[in-house]
Amino acid sequence: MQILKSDFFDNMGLGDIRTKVANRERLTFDDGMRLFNCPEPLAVGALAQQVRARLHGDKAFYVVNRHINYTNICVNGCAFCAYQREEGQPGGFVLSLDEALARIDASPLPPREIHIVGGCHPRLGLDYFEALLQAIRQRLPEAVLKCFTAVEIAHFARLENIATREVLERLQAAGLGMLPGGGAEIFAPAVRERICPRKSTADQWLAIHEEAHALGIKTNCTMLFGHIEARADRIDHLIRLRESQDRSHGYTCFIPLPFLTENSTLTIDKPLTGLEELRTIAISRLMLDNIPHIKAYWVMLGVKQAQAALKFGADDFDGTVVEEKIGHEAGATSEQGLTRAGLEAMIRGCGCTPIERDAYFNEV
Ligand code: V47
Ligand code: SF4
Repeated sequence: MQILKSDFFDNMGLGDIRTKVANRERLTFDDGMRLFNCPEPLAVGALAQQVRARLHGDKAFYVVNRHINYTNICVNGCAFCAYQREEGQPGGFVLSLDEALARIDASPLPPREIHIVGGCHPRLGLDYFEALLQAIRQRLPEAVLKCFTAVEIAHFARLENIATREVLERLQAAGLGMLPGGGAEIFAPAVRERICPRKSTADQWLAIHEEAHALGIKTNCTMLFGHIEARADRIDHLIRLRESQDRSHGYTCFIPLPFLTENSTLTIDKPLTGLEELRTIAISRLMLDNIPHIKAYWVMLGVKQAQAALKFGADDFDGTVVEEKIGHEAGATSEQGLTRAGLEAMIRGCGCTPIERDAYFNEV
């Protein structure tokens, strides 16, 4: 490809980074900042595509999944979150076990992955979640239950006055297969203090994921960007994830989440551009040399931008989803769910080969 000729990267001041990428050398913090400062986002995207092609060829993955949000009542009050309600506030809900199971039963396709997350409810005890997982496992023994962010795990531990490891062990015994990647937001303490001061700290979030990995529970990881953080905070976040993966080897997929601005109390000066989203996705692919997959989460990105992301280093399109609240409360204009045929058509539409996977990224 013309764009990949070495003088193109030299002209962009990225010749040495191109050589490092070709030699599979680890990029530094300064390399990451230079990728952000490069005037040509296509050069950064082309480098990320080299890594993506090496790892996955032209494959783009998707999963038949089902999201369930069990409550929006939350004690944390994160400034960016449009989804949360205080207890007693209009619009607050808690699903009964029967209501949650009815959603599983009504899934248009038998899901291979069940993604369950919710707010940190002040009184929902661990027995509710154990019963929920056990009942789903009985109905769908093959599906992977990818449930509860590290922030929820920390909250359950506080409510039950037990260690997070015990929470993980009890949920694992009830059927938990994986943790989703939410709650990481941005690790830099000064930003975290402003956008989610009551949430687990970066160190707590990372420790819970590493604890899960030690128990054989794989996890995903995320980064919420495009709010009040600096680009340097994004690089710092990616490096902390990379170091965590070096220690515990359990992260499967990274999900970059652009901040959606509606109905939140967090005001920002400069909304993200589409190109800045793509550049951030590409830099994630380049910095996270030890995390196999980068997800273009179509719910938050929008379907067309998610397609573009498949050309900027991402290799996964997430899945059918069926019902989504967190992004849609914040102004996401994407559909609630997509069909298998729809996902495949979108992936083919950008020249990639659709590959159906399970939650662990085994091809099915
Ligand atoms: O942790 C909340 C983010 C996350 C907003 O692991 C927002 O496979 C943008 O983590 N604008 C939850 N983002 C979603 C999540 C996720 C989604 C899909 C798949 C997986 C996976 C994980 O959503 C939260 C927070 O970072 N979020 N509010 C907002 N206004
Ligand atoms: Fe609660 Fe999660 Fe929303 Fe924060 S992002 S307020 S923890 S539901």
